[in-house]
This record gives sequence, structure tokens and C-alpha cells, in this order.
Amino acid sequence: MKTALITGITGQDGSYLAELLLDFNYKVIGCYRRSSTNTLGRIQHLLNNPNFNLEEFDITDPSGCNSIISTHKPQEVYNLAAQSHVGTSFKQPSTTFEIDTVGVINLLEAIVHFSSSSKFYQASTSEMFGSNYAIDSDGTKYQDENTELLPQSPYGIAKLASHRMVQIYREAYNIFGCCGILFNHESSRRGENFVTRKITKYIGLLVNHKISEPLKLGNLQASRDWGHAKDYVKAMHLMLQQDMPEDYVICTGQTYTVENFLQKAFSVVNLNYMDHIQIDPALYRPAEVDYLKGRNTKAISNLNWSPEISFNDLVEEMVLSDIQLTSSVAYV
Ligand code: NAP
Ligand code: G4F
Repeated sequence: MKTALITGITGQDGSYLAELLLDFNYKVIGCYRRSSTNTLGRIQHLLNNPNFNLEEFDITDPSGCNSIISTHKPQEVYNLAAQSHVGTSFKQPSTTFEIDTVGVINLLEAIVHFSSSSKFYQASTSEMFGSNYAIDSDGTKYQDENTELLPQSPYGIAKLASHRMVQIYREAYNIFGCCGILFNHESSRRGENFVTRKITKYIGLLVNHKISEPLKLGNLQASRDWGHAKDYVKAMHLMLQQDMPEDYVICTGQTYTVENFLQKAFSVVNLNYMDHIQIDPALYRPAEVDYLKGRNTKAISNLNWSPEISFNDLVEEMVLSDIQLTSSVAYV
């Protein structure tokens, strides 16, 4: 039985990855950080699984990283822990850097010193491209593994630093380290302050007559390549099953604006989004990534991976799930 250690187990991706690895008969060590409130909601259904164990852990604590890696010597380490909100990174740049860069160094150092054969997955991001893109012969703008990384948020810069750090540990210490450059991926478990979930939760509240104020949003014109988190965790696992450690872009290859998402989500309940939203300039970011559309040719050919859940099915799943969730009397 292989042991996999997942940091960020309480997050969206942590929960789906744990389910996948338990299905593959792994022993899973899920690392969570201490909180004054319960953060285990997304993994509640896994807590009684005999192959699932929780460990308290904070990635910013080097001795904790050393201890957890030396104790478990896992075959695979998936580093999903992060301050993952781009808007927040403008308000908390130092904390973001501490978690998303220094934390990754802590984990890499622990692996080098205590478990150098552990395979390592790093959650890199399309936010690292900033506003950069390539243009192909028919004029299509896209990003892939060869597109220069020019981040323009504290989060993007912190993630680029850790991305390069993994590449350097791969070259310098022969660590089997892979970076997944994942484009936006969502689900009914998405954090409520990301734009997709903010929209679908609002629709749930509206349909259940629990809200009367309009939905406040910022920039509606940004384009994102949105996939489903359940598809994307499969790619994380596949990267660590290859003969050689490499970095991969993981995306759908399609792009939609925030306004497109709004339109589609409200259409699921036969409403017009224009009757329910208000633009709030305070929700605009100091710098914006305007356009993300990935190209997943390498993942298709090397990993035999491609996304299975369509944009329309993703949006519908999120809307229906939030209508159900917000219908509970306990939900206010
Ligand atoms: P998420 O839902 O925000 O989860 C982040 C996780 O990191 C949570 O479990 C959080 O714990 C944990 N964490 C935060 N600070 C920590 C610390 N100091 N020590 C230990 N754990 C800490 O993010 P996600 O959507 O699942 O994304 C997973 C990873 O992929 C992140 O690294 C994110 O940056 C990256 N990524 C995400 C996307 C996307 O579209 N979802 C795209 C590209 C890359 P708490 O529950 O205690 O806060
Ligand atoms: O949902 P978002 O906050 O996601 P964003 O900034 O693209 O970041 C997500 O994807 C990255 C991958 O590219 C991940 F690395 C990162 O961890 C995270 O998961 O915002 C999407 C777009 C932005 O253009 C934002 O300006 O929606 C726009 N937006 C408009 N109104 C809003 C809002 N975003 C949020 N969060 N809240 C709003 O009210």
C-alpha cells in the first residue's frame, strides 16, 4: 500500500484528491492547520475511513515539515496548501509569500533531508502567466508550458517563486518534483469567495427567498479557462506516475468571461442576471489577469489526460448544489 501525504486537505482540491487516492487503495495522510472553527466540512465523509489519517500541520513551520516528512516518509507528497485567493494576496502580500513560497521551501528541504525518494507535486497556477499569452497562426491567444511567466499579483509572484524552486530542487538534488500549472477549476466544493461559487451561492439564496439585495461583483470582462476540480486531481496523480518528473499545463482549452458564467448560471433557473447584479468598484483588483485560455497538448499526449466535465455541466452542478444547500432551514 502506497502512502500519500496531502497538504491543504481541507480545501477543494484536497478533498477530491483524497477521495481519488483512497479509491486507488492508498493510505492518505491529510494535513490540516489548527483553527478555532471547524474546517473539516469537505472531508467529513472520509474521517472514518481506516486508510485516512489527519495530521495537524502548518506549512510555514519548518520543524513541523521536517517532522511530518521524516515520520511518514510518504511515496508521494501533494502540496496543495496555499493562501489561494488572488484578491486577498494584494491585501496580505507577506503572508501569501510566507505560505506559498517559504512554505514550499520548507517542504522541499524536509524531503531532501529526510525522504529524498518521495515524489513531490506542487500546485502551480495559470495566474503565473499574468497577462501574457502566445498567438497561433489562426490568431488564437493561448498559454502553454512554453509561454513566458509574467505574473502580476503577489499570489502569482509567490507561486512563480515556488514553481522555480521545485525546478531547481529537481535539477540540483534530483528530487522527483512536478509542477501542475492548473487553470481555474471549480466545483460545488469551491470556496465561497471565488467568483463562480459567489454567483451560484447567490442564486441558491435568491431561489430560496433568503436574499433581497443585489449580487455585488467586480470585473465581468475577465476571461477564464474553467474546468472541474474532479477532473484536475486525476492529472495531479498521473504526473507522479510518469518515469520522468515534468511540469504540465492542465486546462480545458476553452475560455469564458465572468459575464458568460453569470449568464449561464442564471439561465439554469430561468432568470436574467442583469436584474440581480450591481457592479462594485471596490471589488476590482489593483491589477487584473484579463485572459486565460490554456493549451493541454502535452497532458493529452504524455499523461493521456483530458477533461471530461463540460463548462455547462460544471455550472449546472454548482447552481443545483447551492439551491439544495441554501434550502436547508439551518442555512441563513
Ligand atoms: P483552497 O480551497 O483555498 O485550499 C487551500 C488549502 O490550503 C486549505 O486546506 C487551507 O487550509 C490550506 N492552507 C492555507 N494556509 C496554510 C498553511 N499555512 N499551512 C497549511 N495549510 C494551509 O484551494 P484549492 O482551490 O483547493 O487549490 C489547491 C491548490 O491549488 C492551492 O495551492 C491553489 O493555490 C492551487 N491552485 C488552485 C486553482 C483553482 O482554480 N482552484 C488553480 C491553480 C492552482 P484552511 O482550510 O485552514 O484555510
Ligand atoms: O474566482 P476568482 O477569484 O479566481 P482567480 O483570480 O482567477 O484565481 C483562481 O484561479 C487561479 C488560476 O488561474 C488560482 F491559482 C487561484 O488560486 C484561484 O483559484 O476571480 C476570477 C475573475 C477575476 O478576474 C476577478 O477579478 O473574476 C473576477 N471577479 C469579478 N467579481 C471577481 C469578483 N472575483 C472574485 N473573487 N469576487 C468577485 O466579486
